[in-house]
Amino acid sequence: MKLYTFTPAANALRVEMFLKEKKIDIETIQVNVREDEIFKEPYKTMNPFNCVPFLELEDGTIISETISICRYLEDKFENPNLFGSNSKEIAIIDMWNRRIELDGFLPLLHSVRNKTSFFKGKVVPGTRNEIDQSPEIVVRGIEMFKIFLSRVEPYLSKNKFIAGEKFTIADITAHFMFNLSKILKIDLEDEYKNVFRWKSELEDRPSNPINNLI
Ligand SMILES: N[C@@H](CCC(=O)N[C@@H](CS)C(=O)NCC(=O)O)C(=O)O
Repeated sequence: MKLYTFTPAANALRVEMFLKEKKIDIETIQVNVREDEIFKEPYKTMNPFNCVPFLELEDGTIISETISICRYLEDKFENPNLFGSNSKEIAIIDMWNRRIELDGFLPLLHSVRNKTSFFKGKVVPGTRNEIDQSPEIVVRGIEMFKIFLSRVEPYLSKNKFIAGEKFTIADITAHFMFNLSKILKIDLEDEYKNVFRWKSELEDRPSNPINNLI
């Protein structure tokens, strides 16, 4: 099994944090997406969606999509459990992971891709094209993120982590959502106190790979 990744990339780091939480060591291959290696062979055939991370199994099967990779690894390496261990837990964790990914992470991802000059010509991940960056999308993404935060704030006054007392895959997704909010310089401390406490706890985890980049 080999993981194709690029250490500075947000989704690659999501898998790295998951691996660290589980204390799994697997062979990794760096694909420099900043230098467009993902559009060259053998990578473009391996993952025609032209993104990292992706996992190659012993039989040559390729699994891309961060959460799908993590689900595969969860099944192979059960402990600690990060996706839930019974029907109710699995559904609750999946519910939160989807909310965070769809209502928080993706709006911010599109804000970042439409704002910073680095992403000019790259507003859709894994593509190169002439689509203009749109300031409206930057503003809308931040507004959507703030609506999401105001909805999760009450849960964090009761729970240590988003799905309850246990750290889960949904917290890993949230950690990278917060990292995008830093790039956009969104201040959370004053308005979303419980969310801010949660964000700080995620940053303090030994598995936080962003600490190692600084
Ligand atoms: N939906 C995919 C998205 C993966 C993705 O966006 N990867 C980025 C790095 S964070 C990438 O490889 N981008 C290459 C590019 O845009 O050139 C997932 O969840 O894994």
